[in-house]
Amino acid sequence: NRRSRGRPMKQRLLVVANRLPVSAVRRGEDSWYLEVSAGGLVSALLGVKDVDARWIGWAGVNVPDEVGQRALTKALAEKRCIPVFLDEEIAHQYYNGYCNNILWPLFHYLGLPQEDRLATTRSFQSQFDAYKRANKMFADVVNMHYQEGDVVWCHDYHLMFLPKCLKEYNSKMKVGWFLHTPFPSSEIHRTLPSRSELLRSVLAADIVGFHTYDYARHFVSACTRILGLEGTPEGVEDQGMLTRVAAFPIGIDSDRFKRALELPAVKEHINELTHRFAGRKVMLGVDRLDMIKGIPQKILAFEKFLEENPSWRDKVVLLQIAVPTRTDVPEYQKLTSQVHEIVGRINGRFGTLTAVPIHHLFLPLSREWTVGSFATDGRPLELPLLPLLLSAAFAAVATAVRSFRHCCCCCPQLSLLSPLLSATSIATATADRSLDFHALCALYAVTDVALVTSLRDGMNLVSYEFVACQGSKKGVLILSEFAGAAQSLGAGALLVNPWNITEVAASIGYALNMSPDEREKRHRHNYAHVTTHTAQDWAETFVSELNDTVVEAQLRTRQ
Ligand code: ADQ
Repeated sequence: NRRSRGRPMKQRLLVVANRLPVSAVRRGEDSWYLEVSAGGLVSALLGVKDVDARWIGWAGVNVPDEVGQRALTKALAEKRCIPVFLDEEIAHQYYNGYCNNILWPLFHYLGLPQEDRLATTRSFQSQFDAYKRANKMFADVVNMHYQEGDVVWCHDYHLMFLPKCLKEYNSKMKVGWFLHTPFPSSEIHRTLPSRSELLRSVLAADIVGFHTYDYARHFVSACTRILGLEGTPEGVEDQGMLTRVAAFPIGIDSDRFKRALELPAVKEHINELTHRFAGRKVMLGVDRLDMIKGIPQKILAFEKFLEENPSWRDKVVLLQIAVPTRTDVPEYQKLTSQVHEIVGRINGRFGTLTAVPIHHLFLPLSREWTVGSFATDGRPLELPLLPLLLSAAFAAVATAVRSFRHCCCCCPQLSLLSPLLSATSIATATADRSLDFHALCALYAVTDVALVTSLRDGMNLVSYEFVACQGSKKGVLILSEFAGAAQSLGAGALLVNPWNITEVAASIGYALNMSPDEREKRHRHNYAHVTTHTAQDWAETFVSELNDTVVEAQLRTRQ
């Protein structure tokens, strides 16, 4: 619960993340079109003000020629973005390979992909080499743009090798590193072949931040058990030099959601939805279609609830918004088919001619989601200061969003969502429709019970956003105990083990039957937290504490 020390962040902040918050599309030899991308990281930083920030990251495209690179660099400069150019092979090995095939599943306790295990192990070394080379290229760009007094904030598991590279360039550079995913138990981290090298590289930073105290503790014990270093209440000490390790729980810009709920368009959406689902309780899930989000488990728990509570079958509907992610990866394709199959079976089992129990909606990451909300919020359309942060988790972790079928369940076309049209209630729609920010706010607002059942999740901002939009309804949050948010919203939410379908089904029943008094009490707790621990706080506190670290010439060249 550390708070910002109120220091205005007037200095220059170099935010370094795997992906820039814009995606570049080439239009000609020296002409580029820029699209804003959104996601957990961008969302978190939307509300941060008063920072003179530059964003450094991979543009997400291969630009082999100098003419193209120069033109793109110029176009991005207007958005305060600075590109790192990675060639195709390095980008593939670094991003698809080491980052998303190895670190992402490992940090979420999923191990390595089973069927690829042997192949992955064989190519491990070359992927790690590419990871280091890519991190070094990020460091080159940071170093080129660094000015004395700047603060450098590195983000996420893509850039664990970066702090060391930066300190080798300039030991006085203030460097912070923040992880958006969980940091797993040291027993899990131990299995990683490059375990020591990664830990030592991160320790080169002046401050290392995590969403929760548990993740910070896991990191410290990995350093003590694997590297034999000393863990202190402040961090990790090596030969008299301290790397500060702490929890900095992220938040959202709750005011933005509150403001949105006052807009006539959103009120209209709310009315439409209320009318559409009259007589039924609304349950909502919003997740990237990723293994870590526990979507099949959630749907199976809902099935169990319906099975055991026949009287609820035509009185409750589950809206599951799934944002397609890494659609070119076979494991993700398999997950998608699995979810479709389960939804189809349940709707076939419990649906009637007039209603289906599950609406599973495929919605892409939409640039309108961010741009649109800026525009109607009265915020500048251009990428401002901190929105320049963090594309990593949603957009970058998830990236490669290519083809989607999607439907906005609060658009007029919802009437097409009839069980007669689609056995699975997955509506295909034309690609020019998507769920915009206001529609999402309206959905949050009409929800009676939100279901967040991540198998692991660094924090989970959807749970925060739901709470922020529940001013009048005071809906119930069912939240996985394996999401970082369980540590902050645990007292107000119903915590569940997402693997225990019986327990989740029972919680659904409890939530739907909860007395208004209990709902009010639980909501009050969560609302107070979400509206006082904001994204602005998070960033200010991190940068402020980074500033307070003592600059030592701590060139850490251990491997
Ligand atoms: P994510 O895994 O992406 O984030 P989450 O924290 O829930 O998960 O953030 C998702 C964000 O995307 C929310 O702000 C949501 O509103 C937004 N969103 C939903 N639908 C969208 C759409 N169609 N288009 C664009 N945006 C949409 C990662 C980690 C989390 C951690 C965050 C921040 O996995 O654990 O909380 O980073 O650190």
